[in-house]
Amino acid sequence: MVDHEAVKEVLRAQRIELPSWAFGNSGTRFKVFAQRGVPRDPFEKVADAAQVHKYTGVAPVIALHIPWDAVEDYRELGRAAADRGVELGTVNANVFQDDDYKLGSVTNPDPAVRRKALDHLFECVDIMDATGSRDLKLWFSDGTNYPGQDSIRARQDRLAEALAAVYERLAPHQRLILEYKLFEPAFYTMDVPDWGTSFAHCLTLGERAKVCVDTGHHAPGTNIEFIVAFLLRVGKLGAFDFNSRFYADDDLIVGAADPFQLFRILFEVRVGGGFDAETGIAFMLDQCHNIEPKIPGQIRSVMNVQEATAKSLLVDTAALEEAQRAGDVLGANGVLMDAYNTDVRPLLAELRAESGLDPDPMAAYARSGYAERIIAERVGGKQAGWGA
Ligand code: RM4
Ligand code: MN
Repeated sequence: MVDHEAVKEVLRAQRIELPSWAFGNSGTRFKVFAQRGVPRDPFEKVADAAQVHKYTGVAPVIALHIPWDAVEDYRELGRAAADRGVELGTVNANVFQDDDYKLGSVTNPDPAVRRKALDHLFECVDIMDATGSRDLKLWFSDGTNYPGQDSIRARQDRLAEALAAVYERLAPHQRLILEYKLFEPAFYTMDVPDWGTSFAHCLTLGERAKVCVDTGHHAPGTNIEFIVAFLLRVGKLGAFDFNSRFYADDDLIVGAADPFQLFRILFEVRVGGGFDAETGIAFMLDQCHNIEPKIPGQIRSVMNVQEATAKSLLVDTAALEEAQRAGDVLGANGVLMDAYNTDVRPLLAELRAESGLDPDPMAAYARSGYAERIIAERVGGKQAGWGA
């Protein structure tokens, strides 16, 4: 039997972190379609993120990306967030958008470029000191396009050296989160292509170095829930970058392409104790809303994560274990599918009503007039974008 009160308690305690860049303009390398009302600075991004929290109640943290979100005074940005009921979260470093990084950042063959990249990473830690952020998330676009272009092995040495220097610089409460990606922008080798590479570096670094699983960064057909189960078991799952993909790193709304996969991932989180706050997993979104409106896109994303979480919590684990022990293949699978096939929307609507929220966040936001207001107010200035 499933304890519905316990399910609700986990759902109430859930915290989903929003990416600041989801609120800015974005697109593909073919075209960025600007949208009206898009934030012109990090303060406006924080304001938009606060709307997502206002209607969902479970998204009180906004992740920054530096230098996209560079401001004069980070404490002031933190206060602006607090005034709106949200807080600043993970600091994402960006060593992939400077001409100097054509052949890599921390793995570049030129020591002067490596130094420049490392200085940026240190600057990000300084920002964390000011914002009170716990996590530094590192994603490196570093890699090569042609066999023989550079030494695969020497690049690993350079990477290890840079990571050690950053790890050393962290305060005891801060963590280094290392993200991996199979390909793109490099097409032959990536220096951190997969979870195994990230995991191995994190193991060498120490306790506070953990892996980030970006759901869009795998080869098609990869069993992501296996990776999640494995990393959780050994205490090395630091964060998710949730999004969904049909083909490559599509950065579409999480749960849009494959809600069943999202459920399977979150079920492994559940059985691995990952919903306990002490486990310290950052449940982040990493998405772009290229053609859909951004704030509703984020609200929908948060709701999709909530729905998959609720279904994962509805799995009758006692019945599952019993079927597993008995070698009842179809029975065990049936228990899992029963939970997945449950319509959890009424449960979530009830939960929201109990917390004083509108049961339908999408409709409540649409009614609020906020979208019309920012379109009217945000005239002039330069809209935020990812600068690609
Ligand atoms: C990368 C990676 C990072 C994100 C950037 C915008 O592909 O997923 O997490 O910060 O994109
Ligand atoms: Mn990511």
